[in-house]
Amino acid sequence: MGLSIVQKIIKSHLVEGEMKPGEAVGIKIDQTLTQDATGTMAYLEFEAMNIPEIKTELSVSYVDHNTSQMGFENADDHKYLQTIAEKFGIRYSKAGNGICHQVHLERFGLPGKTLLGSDSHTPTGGGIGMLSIGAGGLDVACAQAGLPFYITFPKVLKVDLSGKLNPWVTAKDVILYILKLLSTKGNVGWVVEFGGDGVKTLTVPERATITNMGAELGVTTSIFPSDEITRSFLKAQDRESGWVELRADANAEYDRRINIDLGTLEPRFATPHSPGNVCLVKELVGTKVDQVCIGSCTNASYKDLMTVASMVKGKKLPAHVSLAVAPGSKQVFKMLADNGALLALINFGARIMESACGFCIGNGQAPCTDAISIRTNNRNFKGRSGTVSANVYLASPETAAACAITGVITDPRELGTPPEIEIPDDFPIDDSMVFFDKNETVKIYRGPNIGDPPQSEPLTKDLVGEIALKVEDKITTDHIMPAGIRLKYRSNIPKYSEFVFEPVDPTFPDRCLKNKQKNRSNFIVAGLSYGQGSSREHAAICPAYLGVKGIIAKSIERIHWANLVNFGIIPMMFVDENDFDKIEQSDELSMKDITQAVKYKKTFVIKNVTKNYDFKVKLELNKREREIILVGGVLNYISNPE
Ligand code: MIC
Ligand code: SF4
Repeated sequence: MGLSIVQKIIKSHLVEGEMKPGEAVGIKIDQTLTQDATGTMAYLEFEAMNIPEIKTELSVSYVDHNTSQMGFENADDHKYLQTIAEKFGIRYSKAGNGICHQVHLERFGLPGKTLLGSDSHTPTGGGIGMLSIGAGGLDVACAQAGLPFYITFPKVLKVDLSGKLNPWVTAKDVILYILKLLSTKGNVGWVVEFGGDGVKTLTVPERATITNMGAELGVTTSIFPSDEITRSFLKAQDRESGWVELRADANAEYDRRINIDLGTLEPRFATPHSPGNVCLVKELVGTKVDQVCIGSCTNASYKDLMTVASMVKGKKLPAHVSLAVAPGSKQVFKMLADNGALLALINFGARIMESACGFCIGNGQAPCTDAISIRTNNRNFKGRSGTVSANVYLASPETAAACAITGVITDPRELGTPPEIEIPDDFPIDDSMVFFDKNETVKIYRGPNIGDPPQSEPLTKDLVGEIALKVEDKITTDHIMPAGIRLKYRSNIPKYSEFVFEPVDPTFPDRCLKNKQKNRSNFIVAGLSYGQGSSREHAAICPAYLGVKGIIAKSIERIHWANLVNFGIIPMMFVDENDFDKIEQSDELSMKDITQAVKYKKTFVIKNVTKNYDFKVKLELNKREREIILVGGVLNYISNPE
């Protein structure tokens, strides 16, 4: 049987396990990336492993998320990251150099290699034919230490693209269409592989927009072939020597296939408050718009921003609209500055932001109360913009610019012929904001905000405690561990823990701590797709700090599941989903001999003491995960495997 692209890369990196769907496989990781908001913890964890230097081919530490520096905390974290990078031989991409995924695609990503990143949008690298996977910081720290990364051998969905996008229809509209088809839940354990004739009509940045937002499907990653277009992209970045061709065998077999004729697609929105709520732009035309934000790792490439600049040139932003534009990388920023496009944006009335995540993670540009905000980001979870009552619509830069020009929701197809953007053969290369100075004797800088890596205890024989919180479907990591103004506490677990579930129930941390002080465990009950969204392991570390010992859900998303295990929290799933309705917040639960169950059993009976009935949960854990939970998390496991 022939192999798909995904299978080829896994095969060439396989260290452990069998290549069979559902089996756990360990793969060698060639490259890693971290960003500052997950990076400080990842490096504290790496330090705790006592490994003298990184074992990967290349590791980059980016500073792009938390750059607002409101208070000393961010700047201190950046200094810590810079000194750590020097000590261990990691490249350090300074604040201002750009968003990790965009810079990595431009400057470091390579087809056929594996990349593990402590950010859920790491699959952006799939646009260049790289097997790029998002994970928690601790998994990235392990990869840096030369340990394999474990995934469930994925099922592969082949998306056959045919035809060509019509004018004004973009890569963003492709992924929004796929999100409409597949939704944001139920895709755990899958990889999306693109193929077909339509692939050659898409540039690398367009492919990267699609694989980037594939993260919203909840799949392990998404990937495109590496072809002549990939080669030209690398050549333009003066990196052609790293190009290899990568395509699926003609007789490769897939677990599922879908066909998309690019020529049939139309401009789309993801409407509030999920990337999976997708409708056509034309259904909403005329609605007044308060804010437009163009940027993020999904849509801030040279072509994206040149298109916007050409569309707005010579026009004036309506008085009631605020427009923010953030270039994805310093390279893009410089090109816009050099060719006058920046001036067109400034003259139009755009507010030019630094080249960073910024508004995408709720770090500034919170819209006004009840605002309609059109953004080119990938996530529009309630409150993520910083304004709980705001309605955020995700769209292409073309649609966003059309809305900014008219001040109301506008289908860009109403604006005549789209601008033709010429892509230069050579991009200006300037890596002067990426430092690579290994110095083992450097003194690591630790500001007062930097705490210790998390510590956890082995699992105890019995657990007794209460349901500290019951939540419904699609709880995201932004609900569990908010970013925005709380981001600066990422390296201070006790402080950050004060904000666990802040948007859902701000009394949660206090209640948990009270139970913990009485030696009682806390449990969370959740519906479908618990832990959607980001890779932030704080959504596991902080609950663990508050004494959360188990999550009982209808289903749990991949990265969050791994993070729970990494920090010793037991992920459990209802055998009978009707039990979700019976159980209530504050119910007391008793889990007798839970250690035995975690060791060997696939199901386990929990007693609801308050309501006096038993219910069954599944323990869908592999051997390694069982061992990790028993010893209280990966850090204990590495230093003392069972
Ligand atoms: C996101 O887009 O949600 C983030 C912020 O980039 C996160 C990482 C984090 O929380 O630091 C992600 O996607 O993993
Ligand atoms: Fe940054 Fe937003 Fe991309 Fe996350 S999704 S990496 S916050 S730009």
